[in-house]
Amino acid sequence: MNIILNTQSSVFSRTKIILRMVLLIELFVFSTINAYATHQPNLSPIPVIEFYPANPAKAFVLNLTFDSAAPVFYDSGFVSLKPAGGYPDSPGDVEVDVFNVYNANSKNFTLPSLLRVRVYNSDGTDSEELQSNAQGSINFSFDPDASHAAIADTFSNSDIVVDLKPVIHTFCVDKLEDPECFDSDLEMLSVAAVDQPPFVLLGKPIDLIIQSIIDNNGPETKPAPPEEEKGIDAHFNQQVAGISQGISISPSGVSDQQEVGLLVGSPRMNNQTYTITCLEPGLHKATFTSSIEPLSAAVIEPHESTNIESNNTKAFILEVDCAVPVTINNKPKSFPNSINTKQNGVIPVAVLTTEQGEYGNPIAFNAQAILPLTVHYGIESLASFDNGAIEAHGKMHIEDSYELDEKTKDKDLDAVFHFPVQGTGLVSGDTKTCIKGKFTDNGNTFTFFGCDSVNIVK
Ligand SMILES: [Ca+2]
Ligand SMILES: [Ca+2]
Ligand SMILES: [Ca+2]
Ligand SMILES: [Ca+2]
Repeated sequence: MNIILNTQSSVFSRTKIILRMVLLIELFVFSTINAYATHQPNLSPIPVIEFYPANPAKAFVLNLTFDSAAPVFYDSGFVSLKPAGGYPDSPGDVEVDVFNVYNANSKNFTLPSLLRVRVYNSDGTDSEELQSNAQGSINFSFDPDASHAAIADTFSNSDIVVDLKPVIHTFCVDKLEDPECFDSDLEMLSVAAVDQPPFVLLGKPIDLIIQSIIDNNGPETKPAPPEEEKGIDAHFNQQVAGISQGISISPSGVSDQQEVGLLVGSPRMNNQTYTITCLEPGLHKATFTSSIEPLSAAVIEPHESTNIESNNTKAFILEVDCAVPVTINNKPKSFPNSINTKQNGVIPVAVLTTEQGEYGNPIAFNAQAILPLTVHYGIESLASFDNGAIEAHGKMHIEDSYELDEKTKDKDLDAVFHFPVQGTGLVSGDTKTCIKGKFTDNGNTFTFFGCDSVNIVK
């Protein structure tokens, strides 16, 4: 009688019973998969290795093809509800390293190559032979936090990596009631900038915090002995895309990190700091997209088993108004710009026309192009937000005003405004005022901003 078990052996003879050593083990462990177990006469007790004593009941099964002349090929994998078997002490031709989602090497074992076969001759003797190729499976105990298995085979000198997450995931979507599978709905509640300033000056980078708020809507969180709530560990990812040419954002790449122990109903803030640099005046945009995903493939989100939309990603469009810095002269021809806040007068202010580099300004500015009705003046916290005083006469006065030395007129035309003291927000102790407004350049409208010192006398 010939019994040929699950093999594509090129060495089998019709007078031999060929068994692969590894298959011997699988036959007992996975009797539902292989129906040939009862045909095997010479089985010794099978050593059972429990890699995870807490999880004795489940195993990964990876179906592989071995070829002595080609790399190991991974066919498919699944989670078996039977425990993992061990492997005999015979030659460790194949080394398996299992890694978990925390990048730790959680398991290491060797097994004889699937190419080795024990040949039982009709005269009662047996010997070991090598096949040129074979298909079969390896198994090892289940770990819900497993990430991948590195399988190195000395015969084919191959080293392959099998992603275990899809195997876990498929199992858990199907068997959500399994104690090692969890259903939990992580949600990206919001993404926004924190205290975004109303504009950014050319040549003056700012640091800006992009805040993502993450929540775990439950229902399940991973229990940890003894039964304390550990929360769901997740992978946080933030990308910056669609950055307008007129700004640069650093870092510009993807931000990847772990958010550990997300508890049900305890929103978590994730703050990422970016440096925003304005390169050209005008309104510029960038899109920040934040995503949250469970680290373990055994955590199943509602959208994975239903048709509802994923709530794990949200985007925020940052709009940056890049303003042109300008030089202003409070009270031209006068210094230290003394102001009596108790009086009802006006403060004359010259916005100077400047060349690139003059007074340290990064680009040239033509004060005649200012749109006077857009201009606001006062303490910085008012003027920056288009509050404070507006021009007393509703217009600006084009003239060659005084430079900051208070005596030079440089022969180009500047814009002089008169702002009521009341309305500037100035109080005793203030040391500067600022001006903000719009100007036109080649049909485009841009923002300008500048400040000068004041000396409050009363
Ligand atoms: Ca979700
Ligand atoms: Ca002055
Ligand atoms: Ca000038
Ligand atoms: Ca001038």
